[in-house]
Amino acid sequence: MSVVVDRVNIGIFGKMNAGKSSVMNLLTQQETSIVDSTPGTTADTKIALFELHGFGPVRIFDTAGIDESGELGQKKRKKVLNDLKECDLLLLVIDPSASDFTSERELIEEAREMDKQILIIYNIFNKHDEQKIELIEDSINLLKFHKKIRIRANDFSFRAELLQFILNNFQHLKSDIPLLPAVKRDRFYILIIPMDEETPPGRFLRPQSMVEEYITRHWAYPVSFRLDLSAARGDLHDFEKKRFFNMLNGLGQRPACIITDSQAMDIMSSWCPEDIDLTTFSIVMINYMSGGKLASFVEGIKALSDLKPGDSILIAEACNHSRIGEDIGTVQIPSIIQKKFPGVNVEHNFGREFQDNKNLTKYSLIIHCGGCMISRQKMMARIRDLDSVGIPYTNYGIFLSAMQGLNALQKVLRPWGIRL
Ligand SMILES: Nc1nc2c(ncn2[C@@H]2O[C@H](COP(=O)(O)OP(=O)(O)OP(=O)(O)O)[C@@H](O)[C@H]2O)c(=O)[nH]1
Ligand code: SF4
Ligand SMILES: [Mg+2]
Repeated sequence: MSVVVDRVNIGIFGKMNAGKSSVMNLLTQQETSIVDSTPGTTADTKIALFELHGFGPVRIFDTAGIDESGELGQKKRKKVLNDLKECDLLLLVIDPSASDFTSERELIEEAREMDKQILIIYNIFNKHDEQKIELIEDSINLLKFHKKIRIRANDFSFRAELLQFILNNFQHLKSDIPLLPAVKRDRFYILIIPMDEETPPGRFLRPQSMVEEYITRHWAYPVSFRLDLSAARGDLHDFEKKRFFNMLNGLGQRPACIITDSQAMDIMSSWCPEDIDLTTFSIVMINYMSGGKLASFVEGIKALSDLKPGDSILIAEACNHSRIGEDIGTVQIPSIIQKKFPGVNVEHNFGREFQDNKNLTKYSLIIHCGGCMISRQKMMARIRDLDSVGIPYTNYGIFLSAMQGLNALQKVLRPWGIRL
């Protein structure tokens, strides 16, 4: 019986003669590919399978240069771009002594379009070429998002450094991120779902149905409670609260956790009993979609304490749903910011890639939605970008909980084992 090994695909890309095959041989520690000064030596992709120490099984693609002209060049280019689709990680080899970097720009754009991880290898043929690197980075704006290393690809003494660089910067896409932390069999989980008049009928929102399915799959009992938010916030507060506690007490067993719509945190932070865990759908989703990086989103909330008038916050929503009434991203969060942080500007980004914003570094904080409508690869790519330029980011659920005070924030993070 053959065993299918789950390998990480690493592709070496770049222009002709940049030193791609030399990088291949450096990694494989043998003459896997032909290295020669003739441009276009690698005519077709060369694949090597092996085990990278400390990393696991990999499949390395040494590709042809994408800048070859003519009909054959076009065929090679097509093949290279096809290989790109298969790769989890792209190593872009750049020879800084070159005079034109259009091909590198195109490769980065193509790869980012596919949410690929990209690492940059500057192959330094001559020491003085290093001076050109700054110019290259000025001309290819997107390079700022990607980690770089400088090596001499034909010098085996750089192998350990290159390996460490890959090891430190590649994120394995974990397939086993639990949606909720430790769901306990035969316990109740309460889903707080405020539906207003504008909530479309016929189905739950994606985070709600995912949580419901996950709890059921784990042999526990999801119980949905439609909270009337305007009643709870208004004159009918006591009536609504009684209705909630009647439901809670009628279960015959204390629920393990309440998962609430973040918008209801003003209510649930005070109603949720001490002995029951509390978290929000938005926190559940961002942890899942980001590959378990909730702690980084929590770290970002600390940026609130440094905010001053004139600073800007970007509210990022990953989809273009119709925004009506008291929409969370366009109405609720901005009005809280206006009240609590006067003079701080709020900008929005819906759907399209906010990382393309040339002024990205002007933001003091990015508040991201749950990201339920994009792929995990895309969400992780967004976070990688923000990490590389060092902009703090947080999430709707974390923000709205923090606005209820430190206790509320600590409570929603407790199920995740995160302490502040
Ligand atoms: N001096 C110096 N020469 C290098 C270095 N890296 C590669 N070379 C030389 O540059 C030439 C091209 O290297 P390759 O590794 O074949 O380049 P490639 O990107 O695979 O080229 P194609 O397959 O033609 O696209 C060879 O003559 C290498 O010996 C380096 O770091 N320093
Ligand atoms: S992607 Fe974001 S804005 Fe769109 S529905 Fe999901 S959480 Fe809401
Ligand atoms: Mg080659």
